[in-house]
Amino acid sequence: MSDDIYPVPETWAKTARIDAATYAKDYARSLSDPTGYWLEQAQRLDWMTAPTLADESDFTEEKFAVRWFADGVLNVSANCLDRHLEARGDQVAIIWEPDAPTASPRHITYRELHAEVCKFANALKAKGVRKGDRVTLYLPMIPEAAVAMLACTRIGAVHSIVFGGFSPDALAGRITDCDSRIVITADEGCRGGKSVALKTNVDAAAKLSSSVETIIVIKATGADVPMTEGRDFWYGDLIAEADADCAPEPMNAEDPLFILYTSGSTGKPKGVLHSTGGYLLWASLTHELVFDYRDGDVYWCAADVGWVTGHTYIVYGPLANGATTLMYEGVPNWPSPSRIWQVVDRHKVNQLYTAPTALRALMKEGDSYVTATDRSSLRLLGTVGEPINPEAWRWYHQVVGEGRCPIVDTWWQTETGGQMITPLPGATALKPGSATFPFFGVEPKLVDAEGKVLEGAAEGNLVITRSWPGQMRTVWGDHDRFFQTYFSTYPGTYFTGDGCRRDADGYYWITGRVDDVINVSGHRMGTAEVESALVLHKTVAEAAVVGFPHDIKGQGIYAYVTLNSGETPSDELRKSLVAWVRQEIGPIATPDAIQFTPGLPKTRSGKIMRRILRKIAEGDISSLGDTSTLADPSVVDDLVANRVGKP
Ligand code: 6R9
Repeated sequence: MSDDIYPVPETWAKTARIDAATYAKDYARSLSDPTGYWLEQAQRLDWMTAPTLADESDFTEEKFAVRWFADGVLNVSANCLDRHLEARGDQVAIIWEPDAPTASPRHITYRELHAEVCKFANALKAKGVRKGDRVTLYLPMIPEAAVAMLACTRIGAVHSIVFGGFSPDALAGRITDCDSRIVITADEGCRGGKSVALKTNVDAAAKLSSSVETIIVIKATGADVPMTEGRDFWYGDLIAEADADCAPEPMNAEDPLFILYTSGSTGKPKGVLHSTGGYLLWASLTHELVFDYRDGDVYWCAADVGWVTGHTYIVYGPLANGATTLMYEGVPNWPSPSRIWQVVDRHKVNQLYTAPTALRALMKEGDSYVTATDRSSLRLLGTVGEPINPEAWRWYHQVVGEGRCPIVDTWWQTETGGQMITPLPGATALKPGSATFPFFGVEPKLVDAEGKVLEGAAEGNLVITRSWPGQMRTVWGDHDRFFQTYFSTYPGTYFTGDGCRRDADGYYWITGRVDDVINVSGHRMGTAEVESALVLHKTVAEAAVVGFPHDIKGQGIYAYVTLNSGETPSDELRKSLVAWVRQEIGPIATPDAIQFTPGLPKTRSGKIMRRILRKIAEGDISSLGDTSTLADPSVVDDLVANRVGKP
């Protein structure tokens, strides 16, 4: 941790939308007069019926509800498209940068995007999609992903995007959970020069999930893919026949907008449900203020639309604000570690938002790949997804931003819809590694294990004590799980699952997950999910998975595996287990280390002592703590002796 301070640069302080004094005043008001404050903010959206109600949420078990602007009516696609046509119809909405630097970028104006969205919305209607229906999207990073999202919102369908790196099994589980009858995909994806067999994966998933009736396929690479008569349709054919006139469906602010599956500490991934009004307001307001987005800027969020960051900060926030948003198909370091900076130069990017894991990987390659590029267009830099180590922060600030660009280290979650604890570039003096202060309307507190609120400088568990517009509304199909997961641990508050320190200046420092969720390259992974995949293998009796510190990925995956009797550990088997997990979940769940063990450290009541497993995976064997409560303490000696060297 570091405590050096980077004050707001003078030029920023002078031209700031929100300076330090305004932040203090508006933040106080957002808490003392939430109704007044939020009804005023809500005016930034285009309502068919303006809301007169703001927050009606209640975190207690008796009156549990999360509800905002409940008498307002609006349409998300109309907010992201129609209302911009008059003033900026010919402005570029989406710049698309393809995977290969030799291929040509695309520039899509608001008018063009509007027409394509209306056509596709009509095509979806013609395929029987109605308001409230769930539509699964399994797509590469191409503009049609944004078209498909917006087309769903235009007719009130609920999209569920599944990241293109997930396996057919994982995809099928998500299709089945929300009972989607329609899947939108592409022939293939293309990332880092490698193709991803998306349509083939959807075909496999459709065999596992009986609900799929229709598959719409976008021609992205032109690969030859099998099409099933009567079930599969080319996107291009549907668009060619469709009418470009499609009235936006009036939606209640509380109507569902999208589902996004995310990992928790237990069970299968949860379908996080966001609703229309509050989410869009949160996306739009945070996008403008946190990135200081101004008319004419070119803004780039280098996430994938398969994650929440892509939803909120590639598509909904920027388009609601009439911004030019850059969408990049590829990866930051292909074909060379200069690629990300070359894209910045090619499109004169003003704001860049990426993940610490990407920065660490690029930093390792040396400064020359950065300094060979210009980057003078950059005005602001952002990070998200995991804690950023001060070393990577300083590199980003000094080498990438040449000391000129504020860094917004934004803490938030799939569940929160948008940024929650974050600097505002014209208001906040920065400390490398700290997400700094809460956004308007966000009231964070730190509690100890018993739920006692900690005041002043302290370290504890991070809770949010009142609702905010972008908060998730439920877990799809399981409202009780929503309450149990987030509101039962510390009654009356939303529990984030993160640990956090607040320093003497009131800065918040997120320390990482305190539950069994690990964060691999900024992607959330439930240890339970990897364990379930492992025990499905015919040789495995039992498995326990923990995270360990990893230089580039933030955390790596370390799996302890007990084999069925009669099975013999071998390197061969280790490799097949790794391949098995990749096939079951996807490459992001690839274990970095697998240790075979005759037994796991368990208490007499049979509970696995993960604390010990974490220490061993970290290589911190000098402080294993008290092992006397274990049913068989000798298990630990074997675990230590056979630790996978340097995972
Ligand atoms: C947006 C997103 C959420 C978890 C969250 C926390 C970690 C995200 C962070 C951060 C430290 C930051 N996290 N941003 N930790 N500093 N700036 O990443 O959503 O995929 O749901 O992950 O990521 O642990 O709880 P999601």
